[in-house]
Amino acid sequence: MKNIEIVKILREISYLIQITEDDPNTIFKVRAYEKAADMIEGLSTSVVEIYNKNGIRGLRDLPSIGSAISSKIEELIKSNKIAYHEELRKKMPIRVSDFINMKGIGPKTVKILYDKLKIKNLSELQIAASEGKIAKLKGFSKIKEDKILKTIQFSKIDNSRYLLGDIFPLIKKIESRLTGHANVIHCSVVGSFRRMKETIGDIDIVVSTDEPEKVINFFVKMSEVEEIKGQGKTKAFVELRNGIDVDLLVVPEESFGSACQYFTGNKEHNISLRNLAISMGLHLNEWGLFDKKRKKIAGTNEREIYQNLRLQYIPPELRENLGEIQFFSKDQNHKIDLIDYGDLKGDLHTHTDNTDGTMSIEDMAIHARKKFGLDYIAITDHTKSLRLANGLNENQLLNQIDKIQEINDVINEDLTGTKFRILSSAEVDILKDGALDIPNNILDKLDVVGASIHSNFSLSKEIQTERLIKAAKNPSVDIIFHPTGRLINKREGYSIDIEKLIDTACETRTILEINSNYNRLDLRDEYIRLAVNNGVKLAINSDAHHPVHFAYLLFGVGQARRGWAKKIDVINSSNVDDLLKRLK
Ligand code: DGT
Ligand code: CA
Ligand code: CA
Ligand code: ZN
Repeated sequence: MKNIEIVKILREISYLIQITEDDPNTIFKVRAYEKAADMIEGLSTSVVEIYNKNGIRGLRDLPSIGSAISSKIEELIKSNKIAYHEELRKKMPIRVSDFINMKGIGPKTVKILYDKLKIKNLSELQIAASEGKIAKLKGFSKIKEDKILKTIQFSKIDNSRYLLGDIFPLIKKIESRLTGHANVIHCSVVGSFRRMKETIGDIDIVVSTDEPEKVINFFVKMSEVEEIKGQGKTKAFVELRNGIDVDLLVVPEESFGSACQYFTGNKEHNISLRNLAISMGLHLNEWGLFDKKRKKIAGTNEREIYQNLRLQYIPPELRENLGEIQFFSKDQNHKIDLIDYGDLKGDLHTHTDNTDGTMSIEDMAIHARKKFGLDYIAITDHTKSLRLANGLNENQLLNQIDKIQEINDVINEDLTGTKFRILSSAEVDILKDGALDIPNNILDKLDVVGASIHSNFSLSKEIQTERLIKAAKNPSVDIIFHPTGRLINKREGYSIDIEKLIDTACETRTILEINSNYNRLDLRDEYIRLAVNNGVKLAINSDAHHPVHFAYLLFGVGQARRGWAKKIDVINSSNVDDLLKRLK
């Protein structure tokens, strides 16, 4: 039994308790199951192994697991099921997996739908909703029914792919562990991860060594490995406990570059590159670049491969077969100063505990400076229409400007090196009609103004586009934050005509944000490239609600590179004085 299977059953129990039990103490029971599931999900060892070694005591010694749940797990390991779980399922014979991750339809609603309409799964729900049966139920409405239909559509989005940011720490851990192995010469995580794609299907790793067998044995025995799906002399293929697959390719040092090139992809880029080699009378594969006589002319080093194909080095983020092979041809002599990972000097989107952030202005500033080396941040707390986030009203905003002024006066005493600057700003809410919820005479007192949409996501494409265009045309608005509102794998975002927005941004010198939160990465790569080609400037921001979130800037830069953004396209790669000059 795999950890993820145990997790799944614990979560089902928690869900079913919420539906079937009315007792006021239910909430504690639910929490206990959830906590246990969370803990096991993050565990790098197998629960079954722990049980086999130390019995039920071993289970009880795990954090977040008490005696009740440990005996349930024991029961599951011994008999492949839990009687309590079966009992709950009998009471409520719905397909829990269809509903458990659905946003907006909670267990209480699912219970009503079952009691009244005998709805047991998603397709029954979809049919009932499209026949108008749900709107007729007491406590429901046409609006609620439409919402349910929308939610069903979203839940059909393919989310079998992992978010880059979710698996980033795990990948880095495995990479540094392999790099540190005595027999490993070089190790590189390649595939879509190296291309900084926003979602990752599986992890690909290339290692060079003189002792392939030792390295492969070490790899398949890592504690994160759930199952060895394949193991050969130069390759291994495993599934990790969190469900993701890892492909390992082991090569001699003289093929490390060509193996990295091959395994970084993408496939279409590789095919084009291989055809280019053929057209030059050469042959390219994962073992090297070979001439007509099959003599190897490059392989150790990835750069040499590109060089021998008369190409400049192509950064991995651009290897999508979207014109990069033509662009980087040596004959073209193109130069491109892409934005780079160390280039950002400031962050223009951060929140504090004055609204829905978690730290004070000072703490955000000190972390930005000391841990992330930034020279400035803009404090962009929400404004009053966003009541859930405690949005600021006009007076509170004016007070915050004064406070920032005071902090700026003292903060540099604590900080060494370049002067740090906190900019006054706000994430102003764009209302349904495109007006802002704070008047321009107040906004003009801020150093920089960001504006964004947080409501009315389902307006028609035309109206939504007009709404954003009106905001962009507002002379006080410098930046449009997360312009499309998408959440990767969760929400498609509101529909807008991106080309129209880009044209307006260009005309009005409005900056578009690349929101670096890895759930958003909004703008997406394709739109970044369109914006850049149309002369629109970008800001790469973290949207930090806690200082650790400054680390997300890395994902924003990755996305910007995938969109061919140059350093000069990104306004927060300049110092604060130049930045302020470039605003409206
Ligand atoms: P993913 O895993 O779906 O996020 O995307 P990738 O790009 O990591 O794709 P994956 O893991 O299937 O393969 C890794 C790389 O190996 C891919 O980017 C290019 C290379 N590759 C895979 N299959 C082929 C193939 O049939 N032909 C060529 N030329 N290269 C391939
Ligand atoms: Ca992959
Ligand atoms: Ca793969
Ligand atoms: Zn924000």
